[in-house]
Amino acid sequence: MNDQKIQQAYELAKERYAELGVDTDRALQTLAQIPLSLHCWQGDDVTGFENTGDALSGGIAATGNYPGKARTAAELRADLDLAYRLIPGKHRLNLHALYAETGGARVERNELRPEQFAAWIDWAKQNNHALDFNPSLFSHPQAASGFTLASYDKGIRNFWIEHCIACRKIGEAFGRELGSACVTNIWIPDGLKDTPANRRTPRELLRNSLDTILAEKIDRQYNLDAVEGKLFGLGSESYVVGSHEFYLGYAITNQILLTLDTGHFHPTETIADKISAVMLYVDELLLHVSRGVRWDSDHVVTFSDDLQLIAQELVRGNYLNRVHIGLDYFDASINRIAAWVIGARNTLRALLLALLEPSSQLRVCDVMGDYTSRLALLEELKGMPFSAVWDYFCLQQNVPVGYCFMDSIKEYEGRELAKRK
Ligand code: RNT
Ligand code: ZN
Repeated sequence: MNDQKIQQAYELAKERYAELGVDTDRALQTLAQIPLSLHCWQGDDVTGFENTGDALSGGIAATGNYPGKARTAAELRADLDLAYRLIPGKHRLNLHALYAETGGARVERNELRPEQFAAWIDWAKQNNHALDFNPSLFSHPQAASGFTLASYDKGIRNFWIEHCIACRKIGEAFGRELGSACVTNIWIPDGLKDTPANRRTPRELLRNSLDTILAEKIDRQYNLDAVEGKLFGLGSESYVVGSHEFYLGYAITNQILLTLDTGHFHPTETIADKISAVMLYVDELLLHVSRGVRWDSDHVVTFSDDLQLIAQELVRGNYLNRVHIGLDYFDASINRIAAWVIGARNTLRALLLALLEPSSQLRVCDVMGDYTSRLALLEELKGMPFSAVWDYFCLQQNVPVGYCFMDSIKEYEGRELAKRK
């Protein structure tokens, strides 16, 4: 379709939405302001650049062997550059500590400093991406027992405490350098395959470790601390120290951010319903948007009911300025750049669909108890010409409209990824 037809389709869609009292231009203005934090780890199957030979551990796994994974930071940045060119809007990058660039030297994780991320900072500045960060408490000899901050071994605990402290300072540096607060998210793998005799002590140890990590106050203008719980992992099926309840309590008590990962709950449990509950007690949330298939499988985010429900909650509850949206999945069985782009475009599409709701009309239905009209209206909305609005947004934002975003990916695959043997 040429630009003029995209424009015409938009004008018709705009009229249809206006009949419901929805201002499509305003929805697009809002959408253009929402940053997603793209997870660097989709580009190389969570390998990172330490080159220590440690396999991915900690109960997470990337499966598949699609050719062309990024082998160096330069390749990863080039791949990301392409992904960002295909995603409408201006977006952030979410880095993990194991993506440090040490120039071949061995720098222990508890000694990492902003210097090892200088190239990332430069790249972020040049491309106008803000950065988010994560300490990496996995794929490392000190995490071999499966325990880190909740280890019974004081030496191990201290090593990881130091690592997390180092990471908060790196997050602070990102925030200062880039003029946008970095969300530094702590997730640990600690847990057990089989039923422990003592569930209590590791949780007390974890609380104490976190208290030590967070003891130093950092200006929230530069760094925001977040904690991410989960239900289970591979090899931690019976007990996870950092469970949802643990971190919910911890985040509220310490007024830090809570992270909700969509794959970290029971398969029939959705995080959409949790948002308005936890937002009463924490200032801000971090979302890890993922897709679990039967388990915490980290599949590429699709335009699912689950995703739409989350976006609706963010918009309906007016939470967009208090929620940080990150992606978190790792699929090595398809083109990794396409994986980023598909997941990110879907997340934005879901947000747009939510922004195109006649919110006041729907709220009136709630208050009046007119559940029939509410159902009828919500179902009608599903057939509205929302994709014409989305296409126009892509046009406005200078990214490919529709499926043809795959042309650039295929071209790059033939030209660049094919060289990576
Ligand atoms: C693991 C968590 C965590 C990781 C990343 C790599 O279950 O979801 O967020 O996916 O830190
Ligand atoms: Zn996550």
